[in-house]
Amino acid sequence: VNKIYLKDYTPPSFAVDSVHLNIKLFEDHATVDSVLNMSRQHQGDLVLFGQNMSLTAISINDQPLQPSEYQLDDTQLVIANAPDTAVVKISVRHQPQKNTELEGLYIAGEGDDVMFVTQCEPEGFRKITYYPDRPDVLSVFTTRLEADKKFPTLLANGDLIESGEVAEDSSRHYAVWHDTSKKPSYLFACVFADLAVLEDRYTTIEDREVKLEIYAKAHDIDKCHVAMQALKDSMQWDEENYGRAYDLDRYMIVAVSQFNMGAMENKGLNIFNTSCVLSSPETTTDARSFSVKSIIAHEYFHNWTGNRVTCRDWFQLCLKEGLTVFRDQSFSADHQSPAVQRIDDVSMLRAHQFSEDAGPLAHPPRPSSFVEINNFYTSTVYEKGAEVVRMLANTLGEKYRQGTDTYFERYDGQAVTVEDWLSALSAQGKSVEHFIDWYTQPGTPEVSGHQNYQYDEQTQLGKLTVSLSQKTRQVEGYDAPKALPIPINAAVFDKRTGAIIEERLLMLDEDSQQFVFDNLATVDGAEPVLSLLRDFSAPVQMRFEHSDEDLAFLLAHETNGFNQWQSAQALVNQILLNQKDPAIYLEAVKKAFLSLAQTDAMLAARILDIPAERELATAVNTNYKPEQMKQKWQGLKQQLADILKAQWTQIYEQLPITQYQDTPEARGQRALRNVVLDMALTAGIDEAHDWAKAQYDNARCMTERLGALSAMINHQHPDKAEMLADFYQRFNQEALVMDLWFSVQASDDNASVAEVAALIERKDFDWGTPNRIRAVVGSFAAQPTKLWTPQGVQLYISVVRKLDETNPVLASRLLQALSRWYTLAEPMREQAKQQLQQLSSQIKSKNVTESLQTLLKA
Ligand code: BAL
Ligand code: ZN
Repeated sequence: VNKIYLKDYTPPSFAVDSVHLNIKLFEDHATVDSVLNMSRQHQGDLVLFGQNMSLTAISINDQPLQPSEYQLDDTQLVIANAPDTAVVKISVRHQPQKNTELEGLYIAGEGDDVMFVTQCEPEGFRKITYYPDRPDVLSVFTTRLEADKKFPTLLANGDLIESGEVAEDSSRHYAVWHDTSKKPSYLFACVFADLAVLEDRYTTIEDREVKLEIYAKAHDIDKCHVAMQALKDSMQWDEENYGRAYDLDRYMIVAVSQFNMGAMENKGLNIFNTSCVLSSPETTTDARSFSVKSIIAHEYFHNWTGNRVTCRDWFQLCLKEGLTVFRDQSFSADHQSPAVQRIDDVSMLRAHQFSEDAGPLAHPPRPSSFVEINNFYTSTVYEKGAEVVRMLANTLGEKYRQGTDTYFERYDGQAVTVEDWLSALSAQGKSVEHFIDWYTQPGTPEVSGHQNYQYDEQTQLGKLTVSLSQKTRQVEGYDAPKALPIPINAAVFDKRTGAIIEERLLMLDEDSQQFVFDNLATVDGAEPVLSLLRDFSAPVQMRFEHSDEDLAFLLAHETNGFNQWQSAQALVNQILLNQKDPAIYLEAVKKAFLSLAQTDAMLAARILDIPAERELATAVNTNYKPEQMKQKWQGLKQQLADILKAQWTQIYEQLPITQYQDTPEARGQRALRNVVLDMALTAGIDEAHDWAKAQYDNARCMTERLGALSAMINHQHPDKAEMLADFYQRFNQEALVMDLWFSVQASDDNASVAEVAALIERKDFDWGTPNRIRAVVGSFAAQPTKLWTPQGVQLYISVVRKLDETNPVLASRLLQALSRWYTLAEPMREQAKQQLQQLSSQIKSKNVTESLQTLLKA
């Protein structure tokens, strides 16, 4: 396999000043005629990448090229002696009808529902035509699309400048789109479809009237209003918070069912997985609906962070992704309880990124080599990348905004690097260039420490010394880890009053350091309680020597909602990983829960979280026994349910189903109601079976209905089969709801591996739709006790093997979920290893090959 290194980067020999594409779609193939106006920038060959297509004509400056004048192989077309100014004309032919990879120009749907769409990031454009398909080649695109009139919707980036019937064939029509902004080919998009459109307008702060259009199947168009509102909110938010306005006259979003990612930020023409754009109360849970808003924001924010300022090469992927995730997280935190937003973001980071960093797939946010860049759309690049930006923003304070202004002014229209980003941020008089190590060093730092308190009887003042040290594991293939700049938000609490005495940002940037809080006046001179890493100010594992009593104190008194929750999490970790007695936790969490249930329902629902088994397993590096972990997990949940047994009924009854509203308060009440229902069933409250049935029947929205259904399934409700059938009857025309139907069964604790396999064998388990595959396989993989059995691994691997042939991008991403195989206790460890080794000989794609080889290195 061919590894590519960051250190080998060279700029492109030729620029493409403008490009004209003529894409004609026929019944069983497509042709693409392109005209590239190229000019030399550097010495070297003219290199055009291309895959899976046949070249039918090529000329330079109107002179046809003979095969001896260029070199053509499976991946590229190289012209050695091209003139400095070259008009390159190329014609190719390929079969999007047979393209199942969901990359390049591909078919989505079937029968009357068929459409053709593109996915070009990172390297899909080279499956459309030969082109210098690299992010540092920016050009002005004009695109003509031609197809049968059964595809009335013909869309490409920019503005529609012409359309009409094809002169020679009245069954066909065409549209010409022109995008005035310069963009790399990965931001190209086009669509051939038959879609309805929801329209709106937005006037930017610069007084530009922008047409907003969301395209979806007619059946789904009424589910686009949440996304439309989110789009307008995002446009305004970026103006207010980053001073960035939209720059074209049109912003289009197209919903497609068959999509590998959540969505794609193509310039002026976003393409979205239906699961990330469609939302209605009846069909979409609150959690999903909220993530629709975040993803709309994410793709919109890319217009500045990614599109106008783009990446020089794919090693810099986190430059646009980390920054854009941080921006969407900030947007979302403005639209719900910021503490809950932070809890959800950190839970996701811990469950996925920490486990990535702890195993063979560990890589820094900016990797230095790869075989297949598609394998690096990871939690590390995205979520850890966002954490690094968050640390930069917090460290810079008010200077952060000046820094981003400089970044946009300096690099607008350019393809840049992480170093450029840090240099722009550092141009305000406070350097953050040393944060580069966060971008280049893998592994999650562990911060440990303790406190020491001295009280001076004479002055009646205390001195608190906080000793902290950091350590990052050595990852094979990387330099010895360096100490990183770790910003740790701290608060000192008076133990007697529960009040904060002092708040400070501690910058731990050496291996070990001491920080002193002096002249502390506490009631009775009592030793204060320290709260560290408030709001999770750095992506580290914090192992501070807190007593259980101090953690219980923080659970009661922390004003930072994230750290309040975190204190409960720390106690839970002590119980589940270090066999501590749960008594203190149970009492403290009970109190906190009962109080929050009256004031902040959403946070109340979260405060009872027990980290997912997968997250807990991140801390177990050998001899991992999933069954044992699960028993402990369930044991603690049972104790939690029991200690509040006397209260569940009253709390549930205080939360009657009312008319649907999409406000943070209403969402909080629904979340709490579902948690209480599940807990009441766990506590063995008989009436809770009736509540579940009634909640299902009376549900006003999907959050209520699905909450009831999954409670019934997980607690073996006598009517569970009937309810599943009812759910199917109600929603079998709604693909995204059917994903929930599959998922709730695949997540059923009581279901065997064979029952999950039976779901996969169903006719409506659609191998062409990643949403459906993830609904089953993703839910299944979240249950370690099922996954880590010989049958479980076999089932999982059989899915990867099958997808290796049709959709390697997805196959490889799914395979990465097996990365912690080597931590298992024997004999499962050896069995998993053998099963993975067997897979090696059965796969073809370089995507899966790279992931598997890395996995087996553990
Ligand atoms: N750029 C790929 C999809 C996303 O991160 O928005
Ligand atoms: Zn993104």
